Amino acid sequence: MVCCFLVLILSNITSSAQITFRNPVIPGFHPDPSVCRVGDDYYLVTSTFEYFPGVPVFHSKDLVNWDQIGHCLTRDSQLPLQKCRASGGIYAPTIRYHDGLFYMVTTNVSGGGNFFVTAKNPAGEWSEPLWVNQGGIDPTIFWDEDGKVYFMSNGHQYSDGKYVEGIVISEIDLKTGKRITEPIPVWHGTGGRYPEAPHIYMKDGYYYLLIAEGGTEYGHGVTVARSKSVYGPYEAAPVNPILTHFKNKTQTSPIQGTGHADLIQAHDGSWWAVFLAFRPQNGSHHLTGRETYLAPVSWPKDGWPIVNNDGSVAIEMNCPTLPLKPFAVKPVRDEFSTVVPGFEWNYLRNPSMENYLFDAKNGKLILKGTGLTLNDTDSPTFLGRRQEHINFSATTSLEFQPAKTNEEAGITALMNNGYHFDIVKSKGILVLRYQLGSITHIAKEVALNTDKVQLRIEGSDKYYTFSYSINGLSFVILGKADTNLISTETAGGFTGVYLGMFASGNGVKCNTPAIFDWFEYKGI
Ligand code: 6LW
Repeated sequence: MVCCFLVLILSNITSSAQITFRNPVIPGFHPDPSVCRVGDDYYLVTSTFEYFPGVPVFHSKDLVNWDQIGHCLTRDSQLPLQKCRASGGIYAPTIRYHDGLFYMVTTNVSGGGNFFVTAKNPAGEWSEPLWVNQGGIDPTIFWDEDGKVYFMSNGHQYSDGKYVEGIVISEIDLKTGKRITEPIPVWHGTGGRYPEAPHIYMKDGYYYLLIAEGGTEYGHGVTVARSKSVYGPYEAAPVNPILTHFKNKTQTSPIQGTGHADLIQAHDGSWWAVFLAFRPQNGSHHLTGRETYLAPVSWPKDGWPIVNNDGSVAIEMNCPTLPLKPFAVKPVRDEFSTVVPGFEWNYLRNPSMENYLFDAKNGKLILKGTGLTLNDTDSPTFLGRRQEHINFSATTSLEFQPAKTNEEAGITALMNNGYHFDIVKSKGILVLRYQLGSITHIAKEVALNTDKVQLRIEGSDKYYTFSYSINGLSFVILGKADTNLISTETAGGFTGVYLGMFASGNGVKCNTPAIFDWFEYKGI
């Protein structure tokens, strides 16, 4: 009998502690998530700053498994990023679906301000931008029951120069993008710094206004208020913040900076929050950017939304989910056998496509260096993908033997144009070079006269390790560098580390093509 009870208790413990999904649901630099639903299909977008194409679109059937299906901003006319500073460009987007059309609203802080694009198919093509004459960042749109459409952002400067802070709202005409009313402030949040990231939802006769406060660092959080009128006054929830890790009980959590959320009611009636957070490593540093997380929300009738019971989340979640529908696992090695790169690959700012040849027939990516380097606030020849894991290995096979010493090609771990670690192949030499703000440091040089070499960057909590191989079997370590040297806390900004291939003539156009045979990324 006792034994039976024990089995029963133990099996209950095991089932209640069962891991149902893991956070982050979209790892690597994927901040400011916004989500919408069409039937039982979910679509999610994130910010992209100086990277091209802009604003990835992910699809899911269960909110846990996400598959990228395209980008919203694929043309220079939609995404002018020429010479935009690191972490300029595209800030937080919102995605919504209304009457057969998808809307993606965002800000290009480096030119043009707030705008939206539309598409019948979220995989693309998306329309040209319609610019909205309203200031601030983090725009969102909301369709009221009476057919009026509202545009919200944080802050606005009126034509007389007066600036209003906090969350502002105006009515707009979606056909033209023109505002019908002047933006007016509706809520300043509960007193945290940087009230931003507004989203509005109608439930039980209330307008619920969800925002982020505290800034996108360790003090980040999500607060909510409600009103019977879209213009307010908004009454703050007594339980604010409804999501944050700035409290004592979460100070040692592997997840920090939880904030900037969007809520969604699933097709089974359950509520969920998607939001950003980061995973510190090597002390209080983070390298993989702000990532996309998921948590269940309980939202009783006439009550306030409660995120995951107590406003905190875990890497291993054990709440019930929608029926899980995972996607096929992608191969770790890209053989460059397609004429266009996979959606995971990005350029810096607006690329000159004559410098990139996708030789699908021979399975090669051929890069032509220009005078630009990775240090320029411009578009050097570079193709990279996000670091998604704290522990990873990225390897590429490069064929390059330039006649001139200024010509180089290689692999990089790049936080931004001021902070990156590079393994560089040049004339007869292999160099391990660190760019740390204004300091360029040559950590190692070895003579290398072969045309072909494999280059590898491995990541761990504390170190990046750099190595090369001539035969592809044994790797020789060139050096090790502390991860914190290029972390977000050191380099600043809103992005995360990219692992990429590059070529440069250091001030002069390159004559020698850099031929990359494959690129392999393995998360551990
Ligand atoms: C974004 C703001 C924020 O516009 O960071 O975390 C800014 N929240 O809402 C850039 O991602």
